[in-house]
Amino acid sequence: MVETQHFASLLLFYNSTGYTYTAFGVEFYTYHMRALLLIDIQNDFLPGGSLAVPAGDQVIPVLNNLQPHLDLVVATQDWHPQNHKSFASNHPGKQPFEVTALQGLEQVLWPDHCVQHSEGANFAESLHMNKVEAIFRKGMNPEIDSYSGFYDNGHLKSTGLADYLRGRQVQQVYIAGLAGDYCVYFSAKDALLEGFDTFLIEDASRPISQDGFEKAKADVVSMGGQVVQSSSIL
Ligand code: VGL
Ligand code: ZN
Repeated sequence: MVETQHFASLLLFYNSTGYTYTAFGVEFYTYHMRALLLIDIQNDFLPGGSLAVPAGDQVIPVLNNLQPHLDLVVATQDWHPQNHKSFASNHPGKQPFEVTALQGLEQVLWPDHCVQHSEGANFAESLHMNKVEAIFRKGMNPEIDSYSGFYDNGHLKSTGLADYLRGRQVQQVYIAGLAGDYCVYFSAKDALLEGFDTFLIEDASRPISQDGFEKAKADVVSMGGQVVQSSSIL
């Protein structure tokens, strides 16, 4: 028992996410891997981009500082073909930010954004990518939009992200980026549905609409997720 405790304290020295518990008179050490999901930190969502999120660039230094504190860092990338039906330009007579229906789902029509291979689809120049172990692309099917990093909006197809995280022993998923009321929100909901302990990092996210973000955060909490500040992770 003394030896186990010693072993546990050694592990705790390396990472504070683990904890010990005693069952059947035996002390166990449990280690929960924590992953950070960088959601759509792409030029088109930054000031000057085609679908700029207000102050979207402010998340970058926060996310760069956070990355060394988590066990695994993964990024998502909105990656649309030019004929994507979420683009208002592909609906004659319709304007960006009008709401229509797509695949039976409510669909906001967006300005063209994150077109495959365009500069706008690239990750922000100043975002640290050296710890990003995998990039999950989404939004390739022109017939349906895909806000979440886990599934398209109709839950028709998985990106494989949930199985990837499980394969890496991840239990806790920290989600942040752009936009807080769309892709961050939908990713957090799917993370909860997939059974992960889910944390939306508020100060490392920025929304398109502040009102929408308030509703999104309340919804994540109602589903069992937590809304946290980056300072709680550092
Ligand atoms: C997003 C609208 C359209 C996002 C992506 O990353 O939040 N929003 N495509
Ligand atoms: Zn998009």
